[in-house]
Amino acid sequence: MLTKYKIVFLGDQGVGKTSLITRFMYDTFDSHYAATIGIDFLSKTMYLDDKTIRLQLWDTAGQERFRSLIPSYIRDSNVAIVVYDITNRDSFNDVQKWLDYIREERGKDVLIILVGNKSDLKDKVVTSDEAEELSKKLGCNLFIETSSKNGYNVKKLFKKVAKMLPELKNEPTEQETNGNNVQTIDISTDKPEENASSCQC
Ligand SMILES: Nc1nc2c(ncn2[C@@H]2O[C@H](COP(=O)(O)OP(=O)(O)O)[C@@H](O)[C@H]2O)c(=O)[nH]1
Ligand SMILES: [Mg+2]
Repeated sequence: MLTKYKIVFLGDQGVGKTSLITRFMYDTFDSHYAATIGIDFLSKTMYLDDKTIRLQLWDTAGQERFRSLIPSYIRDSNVAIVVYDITNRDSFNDVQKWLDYIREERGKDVLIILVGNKSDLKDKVVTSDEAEELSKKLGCNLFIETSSKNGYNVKKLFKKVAKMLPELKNEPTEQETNGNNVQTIDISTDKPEENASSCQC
């Protein structure tokens, strides 16, 4: 038996959502191909204390630019990871907007994590203090800075998320597992219609 959790990644295009997922799943970083990955979700099974949990990591293939596609993407999510780029003030200013979308769709039934990515870069313009402050103001469950490029804090982020899952108001029901893979990759076949017709231009 294992419990499955849907984790969605939100944030402006280019902040490093796909790269974070790729770093966590495969421990790799590729500055050229990340943006073109068009997956629905990848699954990773984690063993935590005496519990087996499966994290379903939902990525977008550029749909974050289309407001109308966001609600279906967020639907049924247990965790929303909102990412901004620490060298890009606009991406930080948009955090509030992403939070509004999440609250609109999920209310309080979701854990919200604020991630400041690209911590390896020297030209940081968003300070940790102001991000911490915004995180508290918006009621996020956690704020953390990461680098998908050098891996800084990426494992820590997902470990922390996994530990926080029992805090969820409506925990998902336990579901059968179809094996004991430590890591599995699921390519969803039941794409929401809207996503299927989105372009990657
Ligand atoms: N220096 C640095 N570049 C990153 C990092 N994460 C992502 N990038 C780069 O930022 C660009 C956008 O990343 P991507 O994962 O496609 O962003 P997404 O649009 O949010 O999915 C790519 O060129 C990545 O190589 C990071 O932690 N550090
Ligand atoms: Mg992406």
